[in-house]
Amino acid sequence: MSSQAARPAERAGPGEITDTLRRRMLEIMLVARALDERGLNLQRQGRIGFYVPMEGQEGAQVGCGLALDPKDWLCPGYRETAVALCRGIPLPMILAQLFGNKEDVCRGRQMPNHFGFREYRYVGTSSPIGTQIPHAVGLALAARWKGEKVVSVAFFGDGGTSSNDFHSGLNFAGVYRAPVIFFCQNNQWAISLPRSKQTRSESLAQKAEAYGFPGVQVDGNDVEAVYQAVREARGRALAGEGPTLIEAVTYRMGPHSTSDDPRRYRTAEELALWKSRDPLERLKEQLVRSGTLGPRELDELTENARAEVAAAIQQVEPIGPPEPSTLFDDVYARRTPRLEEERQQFLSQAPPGGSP
Ligand SMILES: Cc1ncc(C[n+]2csc(CCOP(=O)(O)OP(=O)(O)O)c2C)c(N)n1
Ligand SMILES: [Mg+2]
Repeated sequence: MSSQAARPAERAGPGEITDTLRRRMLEIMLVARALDERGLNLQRQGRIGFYVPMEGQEGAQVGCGLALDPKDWLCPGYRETAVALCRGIPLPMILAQLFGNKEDVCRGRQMPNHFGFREYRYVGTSSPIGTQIPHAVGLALAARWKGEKVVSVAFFGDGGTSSNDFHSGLNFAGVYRAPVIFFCQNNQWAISLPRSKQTRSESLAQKAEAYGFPGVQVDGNDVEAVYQAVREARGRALAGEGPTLIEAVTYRMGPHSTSDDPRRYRTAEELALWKSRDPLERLKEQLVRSGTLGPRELDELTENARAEVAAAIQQVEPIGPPEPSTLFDDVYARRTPRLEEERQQFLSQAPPGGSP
């Protein structure tokens, strides 16, 4: 299967955005949108248990994801699937985690969308809000001590800025000038809590001032502006100038997750306003207006993205669940005698391939 999303990102030099890069941005945003459509439907049809959509935030995620190098550490939250696509993580690998099947790297033990892809430096996602922030700082410091020319990125939302870990992480990073980027997607809502009730601060970016490093607010629905902001922050981090907090102002157009109904706490007018600022539509218009893409080519790319997602689902869905006996793996590096005893007992009662 030709995987558009799995192709390594075309990267421009600092500040330079070529048409090839714009097209790449569009391709990944289209795959992300197509994955969202199918992800929500798969859950509604009872084919996966849970899904976390990113619709509306593709500009922020792709702008950031493509501005990074493949060896930079990613410390994501649960909504960063478009960043995973930018990293080149193949769609079937992502889908296997959503289905929690035999090929799922998490072996069906994590909630869907709580990915972790070790070989891609995509750190396992924890549900508790903010815990990835100090992890990113630690990874950044470790990389610097090892002499690696990489940065680490902590992804979190507007709600994440109220967590204890936000304060500990940013303070520590400021003191040690860690090569880390704090990438906050202010999508206006923390489930049902609006940004206006999250903090009395005028902006989230300004919180960086208290920690002694720059905070930048950027239009998160402008993929190119986000790209530039992240390139700049990355350059600063690698030059030894320390962390940057980026507040990408955007909007979660879909529900918080498949367990949420946003109509209960926000208005149709608000949604309509942000839909008119859809980052995907904005990039499409820009590419057509500049003559980079014709409408027919645009339709083709949209169809390709949908077909790619459909093919990956077809490939992954028939794979069965993990063997129940794998439950005993990965708990310890070496199984303890007690665990081994339990495993043997389990195996003696279980029919091949099934539960006792
Ligand atoms: C420490 C902690 N408190 C509460 C929750 C419940 N919770 C799950 S998601 C969420 C909202 C987070 O909002 P935000 O940081 O803005 O990210 P978004 O979901 O908007 O991407 C909350 C409160 C949690 N997972 N962890
Ligand atoms: Mg939020």
